[in-house]
Amino acid sequence: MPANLPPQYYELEREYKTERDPREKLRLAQELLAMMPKHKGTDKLQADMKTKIAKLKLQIDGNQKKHGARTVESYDHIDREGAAQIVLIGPPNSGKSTILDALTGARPVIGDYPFTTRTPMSGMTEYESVQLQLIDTPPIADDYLEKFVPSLVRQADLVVVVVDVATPGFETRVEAVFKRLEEKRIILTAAVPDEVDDPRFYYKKTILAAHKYFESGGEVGFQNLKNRYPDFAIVPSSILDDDVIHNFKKTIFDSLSVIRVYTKRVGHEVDFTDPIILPLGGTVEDAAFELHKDFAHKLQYAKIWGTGKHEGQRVKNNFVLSDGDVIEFHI
Ligand SMILES: Nc1nc2c(ncn2[C@@H]2O[C@H](COP(=O)(O)OP(=O)(O)OP(=O)(O)O)[C@@H](O)[C@H]2O)c(=O)[nH]1
Ligand SMILES: [Mg+2]
Repeated sequence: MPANLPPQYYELEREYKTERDPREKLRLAQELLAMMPKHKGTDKLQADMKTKIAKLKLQIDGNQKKHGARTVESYDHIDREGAAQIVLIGPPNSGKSTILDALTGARPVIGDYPFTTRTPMSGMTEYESVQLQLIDTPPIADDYLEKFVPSLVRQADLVVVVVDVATPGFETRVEAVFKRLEEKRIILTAAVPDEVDDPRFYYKKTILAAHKYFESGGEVGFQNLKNRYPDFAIVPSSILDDDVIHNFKKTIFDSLSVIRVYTKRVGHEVDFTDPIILPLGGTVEDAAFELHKDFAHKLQYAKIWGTGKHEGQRVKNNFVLSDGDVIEFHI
């Protein structure tokens, strides 16, 4: 039986064969497997690819153990912490590191010259009791793209393109960011499409930060950016104003399309400090699963408090939750 593989498969396979970096090779192998039509004709091909994937995973694991995770850094992956991982990218000298420094406990080098940042750095920030992980990256320019940056972008939940709107000529620098990533088959998009024509492309939900907004020329630059990228959420940003920082985090949170659900143990007060974070459309069962796998199996029903609901309304496991709901599990 013929395998009937799509033409993109062969293109991707060529890339896979020449790739040397094990993590990137693993990613390509997983893409190839996903792209294979699942029928008798591809049985052997699927099995071979699964073996290759297993070997690559072992190799990556082994390398990490051998070198010790902390001494030899691998820059193309940062373990997710908190509710979401947000990667800050952008042209040189636009303010990425300054934002990480202002919003988190991380202390990146900030320089008044381009190409200050050479390696990624992450830090945590909190928005209304939700922990968000920000990652600062080296700049992207027409003639400069660190190899690990596309990997970090692929893994992130949200991309923030930091643009210095106060310095003339930023338009071409932003275009270069979009273009360089597109060459790596990453499409920065305002909304991720439900269906993708070409499975080799990654669509990444993206917002723009109009940084240095309060500097001279910043407002004009912001308008200019809006005209060029009308579909994107664009948030003015500056580290000098608490309201602006709050709004910056709010825009990130809103763009993540997640909800916060607070838990309450029977006979206890609500715990507002540590919400369960779920994607939009998340159900009672999803929330239970987040707490503990076994918990979801044992769940009988739940009680819900929230806007548009009766206080302590009894609901079934498939009940769709809203942001801010309080839930009491009964097992
Ligand atoms: N006036 C003003 N300067 C800023 C602001 N944010 C950052 N800067 C300055 O802009 C310069 C670049 O800041 P960085 O945070 O290092 O920029 P970056 O995007 O990380 O730069 P690379 O690592 O080279 O890509 C520094 O001199 C900062 O002090 C701002 O809101 N206003
Ligand atoms: Mg930097």
